Amino acid sequence: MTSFTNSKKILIFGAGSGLAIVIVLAWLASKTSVPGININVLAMQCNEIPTLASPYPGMILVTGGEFTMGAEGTYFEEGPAFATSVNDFWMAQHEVTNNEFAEFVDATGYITLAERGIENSSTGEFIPGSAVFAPHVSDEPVNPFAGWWLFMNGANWQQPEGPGSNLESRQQHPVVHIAYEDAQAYAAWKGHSLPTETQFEYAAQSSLRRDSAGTFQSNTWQGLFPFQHDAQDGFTGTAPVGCYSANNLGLYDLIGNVWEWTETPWFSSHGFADKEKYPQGYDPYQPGEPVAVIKGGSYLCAPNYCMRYRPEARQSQSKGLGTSHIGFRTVINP
Ligand SMILES: [Ca+2]
Repeated sequence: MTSFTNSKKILIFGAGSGLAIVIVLAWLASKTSVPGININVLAMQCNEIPTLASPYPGMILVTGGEFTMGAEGTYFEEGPAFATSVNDFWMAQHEVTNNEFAEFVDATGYITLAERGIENSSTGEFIPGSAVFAPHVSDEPVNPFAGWWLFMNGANWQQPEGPGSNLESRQQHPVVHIAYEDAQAYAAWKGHSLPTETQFEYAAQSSLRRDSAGTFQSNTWQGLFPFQHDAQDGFTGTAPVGCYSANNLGLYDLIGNVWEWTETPWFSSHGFADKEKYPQGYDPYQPGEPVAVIKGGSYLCAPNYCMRYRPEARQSQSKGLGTSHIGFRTVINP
């Protein structure tokens, strides 16, 4: 369980490179509620993903093989590149949708961490909520690139922008505000697993932000983040899954839309020397906090700020906190 200290503003997590998102919880009193934020959630109409004939409905067989994982020359945490291999596995065509997560909740009565509440270690109080992208509500940014995340009371998967927001017209959007344990619970219910970082990166090798003709192949940010969003790809927030072309394997949105949990503990580079000492991962920006790798980037990734809409890109995420731009998908390991 994530616990917080009692300072007014709290650096909740950073990123392995120091360049990626740093979330600052604006410690508005736990009783304060902030109105939901209206965002354009259906700027473009999308076709339904065709149903595949598969032994595992909605899953695609990814034939294993060898590949070069990681990259060098862009962000430190992606290096060093190295040769590795994966076995065959099945991967969900698309991110888990709100509809799919609702089926899980209906069947099990599961309550997500954001709904149960995150513990304030000073008071023992559990505060329901999650981190919402809300650049206009942050008045005292500690870091000029950290002022657009707000810990919003009442934000959860059913109220993605907090009280007053809902899932209307978003049944096919990826579920968000999902903590690591929530994603694992869903995967276990399905008899699936979360992908490893290696599986995700291998499957995403042919996934693109834009193709050679310049057509957007994923939901990212266009314009000067975070001040201007041109929505050239049709969306300013999440998009229904499968709006953009599938990659060569038939997998959608591995790049963009929402970041996706992997089961792999986070370390600040592939070459981190002491992985065995930290089974829950290690992030120097939040030492002691269990951290996992998230992959693929999100609708908030922009060329001027976070070029993490590439298969090799990776980011640290506190297991105890979902946000409005993190979701997941599942795999089957035969
Ligand atoms: Ca994604």
